Amino acid sequence: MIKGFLFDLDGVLVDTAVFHYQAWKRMANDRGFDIDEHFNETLKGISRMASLDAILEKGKVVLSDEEKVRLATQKNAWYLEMVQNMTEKDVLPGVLVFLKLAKSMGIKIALGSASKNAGIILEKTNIMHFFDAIIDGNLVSKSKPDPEVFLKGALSLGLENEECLVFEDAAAGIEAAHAASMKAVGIGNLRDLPKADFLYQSFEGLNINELIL
Ligand code: B16
Ligand code: MG
Repeated sequence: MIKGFLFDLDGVLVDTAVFHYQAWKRMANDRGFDIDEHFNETLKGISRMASLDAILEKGKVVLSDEEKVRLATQKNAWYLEMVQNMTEKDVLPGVLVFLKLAKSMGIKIALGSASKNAGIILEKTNIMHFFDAIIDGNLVSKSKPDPEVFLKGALSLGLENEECLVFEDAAAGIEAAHAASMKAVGIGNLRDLPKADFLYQSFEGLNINELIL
């Protein structure tokens, strides 16, 4: 029986995945190469510095640690410029109804995100109040597919790992859920998330009773 939901943030509750993509693409273009949407799929759910390393490797660019920190800081500033304008309207379709329903059914709710910007996004979009616990990139040291973020989520909710269900848009996140002995609901398509236990295009039409049995 499922007693807790662990939500990824970017690409699941809000569409910030596209902001990450635009900011990384701008950084790559500045350095004379490009990244496409297909490559961007491999960045979803992984940390800022791990994303940067993957992008630089793709562009065959070798930089000092100092220069890498400078680029990651610049990317984050571009990303935050886009986040500043977010409102409740940027919460993805069906999410608010689903969060309210889960709350009314007594299901505990935690965030399990790799993002260090999770707090500001939850505030801007006015969904912070739904969460009983928030585990974000400031509290974890190992990036998805490591299960750390979800193990800490279950612990914060006072639940067994098997009592938690993960919602994810990234293959690395589905893998992290399974490594934590949790089932995962994929939000996306079969091509990107072949290992999801349940798969939905969005929260619209998602059947909560099917998920918690
Ligand atoms: P930040 P999630 C992840 O968030 C994103 O999917 C990933 O693209 C990003 O690199 C990572 O957060 C770190 O984000 O630069 O804001 O700390 O999907 O785990 O909610
Ligand atoms: Mg995500």
